[in-house]
Amino acid sequence: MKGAVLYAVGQPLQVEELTVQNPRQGEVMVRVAAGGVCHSDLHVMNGDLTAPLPVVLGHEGAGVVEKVGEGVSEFKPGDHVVLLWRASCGECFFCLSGRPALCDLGAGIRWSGHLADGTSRFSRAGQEIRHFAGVSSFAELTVLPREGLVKIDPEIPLAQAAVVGCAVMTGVGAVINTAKVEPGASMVVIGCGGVGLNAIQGGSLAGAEKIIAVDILDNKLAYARQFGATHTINASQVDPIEAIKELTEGRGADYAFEVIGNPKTITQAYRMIRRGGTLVVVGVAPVTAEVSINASSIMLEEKMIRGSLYGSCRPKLDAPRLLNLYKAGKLKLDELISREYPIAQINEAFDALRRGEVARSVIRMTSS
Ligand code: COD
Ligand code: ZN
Repeated sequence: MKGAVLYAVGQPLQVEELTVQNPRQGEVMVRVAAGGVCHSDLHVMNGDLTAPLPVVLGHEGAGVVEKVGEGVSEFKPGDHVVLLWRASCGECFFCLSGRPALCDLGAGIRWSGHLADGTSRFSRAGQEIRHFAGVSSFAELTVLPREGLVKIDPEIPLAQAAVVGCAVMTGVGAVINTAKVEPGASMVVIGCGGVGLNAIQGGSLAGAEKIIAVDILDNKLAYARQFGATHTINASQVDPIEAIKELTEGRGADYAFEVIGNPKTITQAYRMIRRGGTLVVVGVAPVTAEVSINASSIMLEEKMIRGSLYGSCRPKLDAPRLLNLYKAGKLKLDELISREYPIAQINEAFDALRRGEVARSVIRMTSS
C-alpha cells in the first residue's frame, strides 16, 4: 500500500509502497479515505516540532475499518471512523477528570512514534517506519490503538469527517471547551488557517458578539468573514494591538486565541486582552522558544493564560456532536475544504499550505 514518508527534516515527503502489518491486540486497521493537511505536519517537516523519523505523517483523517485485532469488540470491518491524534485510555486520572487530551497514552505514542506495545506496524524493505501521533493518515492503510478512533454516522462524507479529527475539534474546542466563551463576549483569533477558522466558527456557535480575525494575508481574512468573523485586521498593514483596542472601547478583548505557534504573536495576543481577560494558546512554538510577557501585568491586570490541547475535547462526545451540528447546517465543513489532492501530489498540497492559499486541503485516498 502507498504512504507518504518523511525521512529527514527539510526534505519533501516520499510517496512509496510500504508494508503494513495486521493489527495486534487492541488495535484496528483503517482504510483511510481522506487525510487533512495541517500546519503541525509542516512543523515536523521543517523541524519546528520533532518526531522520530522516518515517519508516515498525517494526524487528521477518517476512513473505514478494514480489520480489527484481538480483543476489539466495539469496532467491526465497515464501520466509519474519525481518527484521533491523542488516544486516551479512559481510566487514568486525566481521563476520569474529563481531560482526555492530557492522558499519557496519546503522549507516549506521539513522542515514541510506536504503538502502545513499543513497535511500529509500518516498514519498507525491512526498515522500520514510525507512526505519527498514532494516526499516520497519509497512507492507504493505517493501524491505530482502539482508543484512537470514534465511530461515526456512515452518511457523513469522509473528507468532512476527517477535518473534524484535528482542525475542527482543536479550533471549536478551544473556544467552547477551553475558554467557555459566553454569549455577548468579544474575542480575537490570531491566525486564520484551518484551525483558526474553526476558532472563529466556535465563536459564532458560542454567540460571541465581536469576533475579530487577525492574519497577514487578505485571502485568509476573507475566509475568516465566511466563517463568522465580524471584524478583520491585516497585521502586516496596521498595529493589531491598537486596532483591537479601538474595536473594544479601549479595553481590549475578553478573549484572544493564538492559533499560529509564534512567540511574537503569543505576546501580541496577551496584550490584546482586557484586564481580567483570557489568552488561550492553541499554537505550539518551536521547543526552545520563550515568550515575553510583562510580569507585573499578570497580577495587576488579573490576566489569565490557558493552553488548549486538542481543544480540551472529549472526542467520543465532541466528534459526534460536531458532526450533528454539520448535519443540522450549523457547522461549516464543506466550506473548510478548499482543495482535494491525490496522495501523489502531497508535496504540492504542503506547498499550497506554506503559501497560505487554502483554508484546509485534504489528501483523498478513496472517493467515498
Ligand atoms: N500574524 C498573523 N497571522 C499570521 C502570522 C502573524 N505574524 N504569521 C502567520 N499567520 C497566519 C498565516 O497567514 C495563516 O493563515 C495562519 O497564521 C496559520 O494557518 P495554517 O493553515 O498555516 O495552520 P493550521 O491552522 O493548519 O495550524 C495551526 C496550528 C496552530 C495548529 C499549528 O501551527 C501548530 O501550532 N501546531 C502545533 C500544535 C499541535 O501540535 N497541535 C496538534 C495538531 S494540530
Ligand atoms: Zn493538526
